[in-house]
Amino acid sequence: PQTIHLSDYTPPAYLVDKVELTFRLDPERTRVLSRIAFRPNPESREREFFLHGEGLELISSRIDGAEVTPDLVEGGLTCEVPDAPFTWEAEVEIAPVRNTALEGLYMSSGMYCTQCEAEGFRKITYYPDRPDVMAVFSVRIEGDMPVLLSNGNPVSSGDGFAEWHDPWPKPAYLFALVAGDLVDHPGHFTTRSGREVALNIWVRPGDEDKCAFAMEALKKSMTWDEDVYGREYDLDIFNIVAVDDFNMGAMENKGLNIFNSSCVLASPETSTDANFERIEAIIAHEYFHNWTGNRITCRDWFQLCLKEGLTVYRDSQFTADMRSAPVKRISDVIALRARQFREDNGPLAHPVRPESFVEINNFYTATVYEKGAEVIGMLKRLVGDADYARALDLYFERHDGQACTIEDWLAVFEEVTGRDLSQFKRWYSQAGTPRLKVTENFKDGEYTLEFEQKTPPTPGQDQKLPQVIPIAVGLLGPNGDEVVPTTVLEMTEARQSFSFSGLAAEPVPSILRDFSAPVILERETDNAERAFLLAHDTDPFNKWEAGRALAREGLCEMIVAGAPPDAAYLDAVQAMARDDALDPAFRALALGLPSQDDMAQTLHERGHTPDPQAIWEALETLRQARAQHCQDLAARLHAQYQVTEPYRPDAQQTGARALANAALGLISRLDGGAAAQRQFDTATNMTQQLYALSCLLQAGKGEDAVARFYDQWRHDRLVIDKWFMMQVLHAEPAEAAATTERLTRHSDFDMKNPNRFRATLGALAANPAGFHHASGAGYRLLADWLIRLDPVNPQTTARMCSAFETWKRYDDSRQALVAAELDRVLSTPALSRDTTEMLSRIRG
Ligand code: HT7
Ligand code: ZN
Repeated sequence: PQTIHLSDYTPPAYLVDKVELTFRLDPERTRVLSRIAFRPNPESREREFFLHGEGLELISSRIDGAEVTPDLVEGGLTCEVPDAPFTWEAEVEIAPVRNTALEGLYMSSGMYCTQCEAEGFRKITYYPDRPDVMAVFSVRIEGDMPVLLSNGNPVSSGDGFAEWHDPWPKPAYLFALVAGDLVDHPGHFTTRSGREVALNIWVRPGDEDKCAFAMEALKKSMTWDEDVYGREYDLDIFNIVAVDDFNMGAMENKGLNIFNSSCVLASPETSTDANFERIEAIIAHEYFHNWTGNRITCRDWFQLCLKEGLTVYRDSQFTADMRSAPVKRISDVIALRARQFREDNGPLAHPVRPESFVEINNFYTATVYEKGAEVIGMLKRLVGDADYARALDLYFERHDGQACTIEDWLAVFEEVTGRDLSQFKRWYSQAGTPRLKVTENFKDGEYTLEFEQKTPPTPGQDQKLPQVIPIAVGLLGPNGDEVVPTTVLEMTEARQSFSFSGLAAEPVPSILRDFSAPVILERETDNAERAFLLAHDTDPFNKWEAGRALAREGLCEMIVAGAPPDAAYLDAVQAMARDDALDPAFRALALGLPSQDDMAQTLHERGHTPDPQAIWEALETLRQARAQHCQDLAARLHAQYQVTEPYRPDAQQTGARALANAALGLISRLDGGAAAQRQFDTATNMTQQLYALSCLLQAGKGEDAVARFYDQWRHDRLVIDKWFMMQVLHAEPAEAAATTERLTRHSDFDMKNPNRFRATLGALAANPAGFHHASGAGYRLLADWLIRLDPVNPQTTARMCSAFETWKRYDDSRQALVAAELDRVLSTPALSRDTTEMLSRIRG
């Protein structure tokens, strides 16, 4: 397969002014008629006319009304064209019902829908399917379905047809069409300049009572974007459609967002608090794309972080404003470390702006999204809030309607602030997580912090240059008072010192407050100091971080040296959990433990070969010890934080339920699951019911609850996903592969549905002790399913390959088992480009 390089970018040979599409819908034979106004691009000297096209049957084609016979070539067609503006017309046939890859036009539960990002439009018709070709689209849909939707504003509709016009020029990846028997949950929004916008959430009949939360989230997002970024909505209608079969979470098609139904449908009985929070964030994310992604889009797919990093950053700001900022920050960092640090420290490491790819779908990664958002957070911290706001205003004003690059983005910051951001730009081009080592010195009232930064080599990048690192620091006096408030140190050298003078006594530093940069901080310290920071730090992130470090150190000692659970950790965590002055959500987070994968990564960093079974056992032992240590407190918290008011998925109730559930987790370790069984039996919402189920499964008492849960929810596909997932996630290490295998034989297992596949096989990968079991059964089972799924849905298969990305951390025997499975999958005939690229990179 061909590798595409950023350095090979050339502007398009032809631009498009206008696109008119007609769809005659039919499951087996949909006809797509296109009429496209092309003109030569004055900025290109290339005159070859090439249109992308994949899996299309070309029926006829015309240029300026005259029949032509194009050359059908790999990936599209070429044709002789006039050296002046011309109209291209084509008629093609496609078969949506046979499209299981869920890219292009496909069918899901009897409805037609599309997914065109990144390169799906070429599966619908011949077109220059690249984001720097932006055009105005008009669409006519013909089909005997009650609801026929496309982008933009409705123009006309009648029996069996509808016409839509989108006045905003857009790249083809933002095209969308939906047709089906759908019901509407309507809403309305008036923009601040007085535009009346009809809002609709379209769902399958029966799901209409699960849309209210998403609708409120949409309105909140629209208001927030006006208030915080000055961005208004720009059409008369905003449609959201829920689809059951979807490769990712949602898609920001102009005026017609399409959502995985799991990211829009919610009710207290069927959705957890975490589901509600995720839905709110994804609704916001897709809506915010209207400006960061749609009005201003990417010149090419290497610039993906331009829209994704910025939009993730914006949706994080939104959630922080709607809920608790510290809790959001801590949760984001937990996720960043779990997914992005893991990626950055393995064979799939790549820069935030990659320099080459084989299959762009493989680069919708934690690095592009989450590290891309961290880079924007650092930029904001460096330039300050006021200049950030001015730079964004300039960005929107200057680039509206354009397809842009990271250079365009950084240029507005340079212009507004007068800063030279050439060194900062390394965050976009250098892969890998910088290690930030710090040493301290105190003499005559002067306290010096000396930092050293080093980024380890990553695939294709042996040498790294120093990056600009904003380090937020505060200093605490010996009595716990803050003697120096948060100050941002700007590190630019490989080694650099910063001094604070006039201190009466040696302070305790709180470094990297609010996790001010995506780096790994290395500092010699001890448990006494960690406990001190946990008790006194005013920065909520570092307070949490101190507790997390205590737990991590204790676990390392248990695993490496066979030490008992650390008393300092047990006392400190109990004191923190007991402190009713602290936010319950924060306390629930602080009661969390490092994940198995987190511990494997830590041990590997420290030169040990992680043993997944030993990690699992140490975590079990620590959980048991904690339950004993906090016995009385757990009972008190579980009772005290029961919510008696009617269910609301807001920050306050969510925090209370999280703490009550954390307490139930402790209680269940000692009472054989009795309290969990009571909670399961009496639960009035899914947050309580599912957590009780997980406690019962972990206590080995889940059999009855699993059966009852299934009977209760067998008709709700999203809840049944949870049922599949819970059983795999909480299976004992030696049982995990067999449990997964058994569930893949269940009549409700459907590999064609990405949610169900992820809930089952993805859950196996999320059960590290099970997946990495020494027998190799986990590796074998996943490889079998990758081979089966690949011809059906390459995108979902390729994403699942990342389960293997950490394989080189483990012992020789496990490495040999994984290598054999990777080779087995790689040698499968006709393996997709997606999966081949992922596995080749992982294999190394
Ligand atoms: N921009 C979208 C990314 C995307 C996608 C979504 C659904 C299915 C396939 C997809 N390929 C790429 C979603 C987002 O980041 O908002
Ligand atoms: Zn996005």
